[in-house]
Amino acid sequence: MSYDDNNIFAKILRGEIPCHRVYEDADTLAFMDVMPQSPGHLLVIPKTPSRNILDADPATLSKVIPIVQKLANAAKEAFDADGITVTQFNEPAAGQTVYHLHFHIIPRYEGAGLKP
Ligand code: DGP
Repeated sequence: MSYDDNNIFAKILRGEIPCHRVYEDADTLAFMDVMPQSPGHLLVIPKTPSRNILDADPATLSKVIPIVQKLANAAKEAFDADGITVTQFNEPAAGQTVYHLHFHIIPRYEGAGLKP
């Protein structure tokens, strides 16, 4: 499948839709998820247009993954979480709904249970 720049995250990158941004550098943007699975649920996206991990350039991945790690640690500390889920979906059958590569960072708490 090809990349369609009408997706919501492309619009966020172009500044057409607002977001609560928590991190930005030349290659990467991170912002809060509007449908959080727990407090502090954020999304990390590369600025390069990739539909998902299946078509992403390895150079893009090599830039975004260290930021995912950095922000997972930051979210764990900031939200005093017991653990962090890092997840990522590719194509509708796998649960992807926004077709710009993104990584979920979700703080988790002992005893709170896991939403899917
Ligand atoms: P998925 O493609 O299944 O990994 O989920 C996409 C996520 O994007 C979902 O958790 C909700 C979030 N989302 C959808 N639209 C917006 C939006 O306009 N702004 C923000 N910040 N998040 C969004």
